[in-house]
Amino acid sequence: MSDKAYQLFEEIQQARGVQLDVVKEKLKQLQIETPSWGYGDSGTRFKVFQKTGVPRNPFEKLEDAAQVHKVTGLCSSVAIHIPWDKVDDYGQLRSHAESLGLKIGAINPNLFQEDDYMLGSVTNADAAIRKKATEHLLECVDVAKETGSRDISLWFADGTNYPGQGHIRKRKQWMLESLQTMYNALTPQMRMLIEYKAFEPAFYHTDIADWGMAFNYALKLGPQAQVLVDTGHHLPGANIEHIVAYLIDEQRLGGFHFNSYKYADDDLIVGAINPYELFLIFYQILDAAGDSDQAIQDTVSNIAYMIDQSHNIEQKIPAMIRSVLNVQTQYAKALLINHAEVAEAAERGDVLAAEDAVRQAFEFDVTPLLRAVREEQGLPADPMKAYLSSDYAQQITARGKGGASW
Ligand code: PSV
Ligand code: MN
Repeated sequence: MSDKAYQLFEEIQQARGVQLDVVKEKLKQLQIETPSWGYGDSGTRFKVFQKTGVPRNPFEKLEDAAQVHKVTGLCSSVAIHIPWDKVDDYGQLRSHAESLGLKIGAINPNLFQEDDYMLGSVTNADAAIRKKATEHLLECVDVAKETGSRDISLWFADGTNYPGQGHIRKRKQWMLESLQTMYNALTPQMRMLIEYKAFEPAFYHTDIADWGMAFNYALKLGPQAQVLVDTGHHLPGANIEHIVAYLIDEQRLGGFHFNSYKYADDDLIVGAINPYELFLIFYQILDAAGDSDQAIQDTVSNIAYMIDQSHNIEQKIPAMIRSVLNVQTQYAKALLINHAEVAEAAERGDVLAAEDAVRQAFEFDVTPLLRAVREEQGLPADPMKAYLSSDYAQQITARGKGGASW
């Protein structure tokens, strides 16, 4: 280690009052799941720009995801979306993942792309459609059994565009009925993560519009039901950190979908526009990780960190690398928060000192720290550079254009 780097570490330990080896260990443990749909072609409702080299099937999506993991060491699992990733033999998909050093992560049912679901899936006024939608949820529980996945992430496009279009209270009851049927089918190891979204594709009301509704369903269902916070799904001005702290304290924060609220959905790179928000989310998580209550610590250690982005104009693999590195960087900065210093200042009522103690960690340059951690792990010090200088992008051009959508 160079003198300069060593000096920097001493500075971190002294100035931030944190134990460097603990920080490094935590950085080595961080895992961020990437989504299979982030490797396929995607776009806006205006245009899908087809890319050369996009995977043609779920197996190739896993191969691309393995490249992200290879250079970052951060992404050992891949979420799949059914039926986008439907295969005849999920055992085979699982083995393929394992042969690449990966595992299949969360299973995402898709209840938004069939004509039947135009007026809702599990909340449709037509009982036959509700049944069909619930059967798809059960199918996804079976897929999770075959892939060895712990989590099933639920997002519903259900909602209405106009007053009177649907009966809001009945739809609420139908939602619960369907979730209950699925909950009953979970094995004891499984969890259902309930995602909420304030708007889109329905714009008058969304059946699970916010964290409180998701939380209420989770409470009614039982401890295996948890809330999934997608950072893009809030109304402007929402304090996501507050939601995070609240849900952890209730032991119901199951996971994240990271992306940017600028799109309100899956397509812009997390941390590209508001890295401080990401840092503050980790501040709340790390504060809870230090709680003396074991149940709170367990909640924190079971949080699933997932990227939910399907880049429209960027090159797919580098955009995914950028995304996970942004998460890693803000996590590293948050690890440098001196929680005792913050607490002391808050206790004295010194607002500025408390805020300063939080912000100082954000302003710290963690690049040398991350490079050192990667070197200790046998990873490239600069993952993006390592990928761009590999010949993988060239190799996959043989796939041509017109790969899988999402
Ligand atoms: C919906 O906006 C969402 O965030 C859900 O997580 C979906 O599963 C995902 O995007 C992919 O469309
Ligand atoms: Mn999402």
